[in-house]
Amino acid sequence: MASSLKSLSDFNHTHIPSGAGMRVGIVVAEWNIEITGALRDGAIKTLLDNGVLADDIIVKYVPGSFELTLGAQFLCEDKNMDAVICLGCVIQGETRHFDFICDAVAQGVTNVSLKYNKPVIFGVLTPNTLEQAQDRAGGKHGNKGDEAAVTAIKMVYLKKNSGN
Ligand code: DLZ
Repeated sequence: MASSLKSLSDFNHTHIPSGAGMRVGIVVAEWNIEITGALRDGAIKTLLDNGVLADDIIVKYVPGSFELTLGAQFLCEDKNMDAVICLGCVIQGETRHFDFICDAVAQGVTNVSLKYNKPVIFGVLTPNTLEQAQDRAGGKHGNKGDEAAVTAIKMVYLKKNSGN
C-alpha cells in the first residue's frame, strides 16, 4: 500500500474532479481517536479544498472500526448522500481481534457499497504499530483520510459520468 519513496497524499493529488454539489458522509471510529481524528481532519480539508461545501459534509462517530459498516449503511440510506468515507485504525495486537475486525470491515464496506450502488471508501489503517499509524495520519507517509476523500470524489464523479 504505502511506498517509502512517495507520500500517499501526493500520489492522489492528480486530476481530481470538482467536488462541487457532492454530499459526502464520513464515519469515524472512536477507537484510536488521536489517529482517526487526524484522518477525519485530512478528509474534511481535502473535500473542502476540492469544492465540497461544509454543509454537504456529514460526520458521524461509531465506537470502533467494527461498527463502521453499519454507520456507513445508516448514511447511505439518505438518498441525497453521494458517498461515504469510513475512517478507522486497527493496530495489530497479540490477539486475533485484528483479523476479525479488519476482515469484517473490508467485507462490510464492499457489501454496503454494492447494496446502495454508492462509493463507500475504505479509509482504515491496519498498521503494526502506533508509529506506523501516525506516519499515515498526517505524518511522513501523508494522510490516508486525504487519500480517502480524493477517492470518494473520483468515484462519485465516475458514477455521475457513467449513466448512473
Ligand atoms: C475491541 C477492539 C480492539 C481490540 N482493537 C480495536 C482497534 O485497534 N481499532 C478499532 O477501531 N477498534 C478496536 N476494537 C473495537 C471494535 O472495533 C468494536 O468496537 C468492538 O469489538 C465492539 O463491537
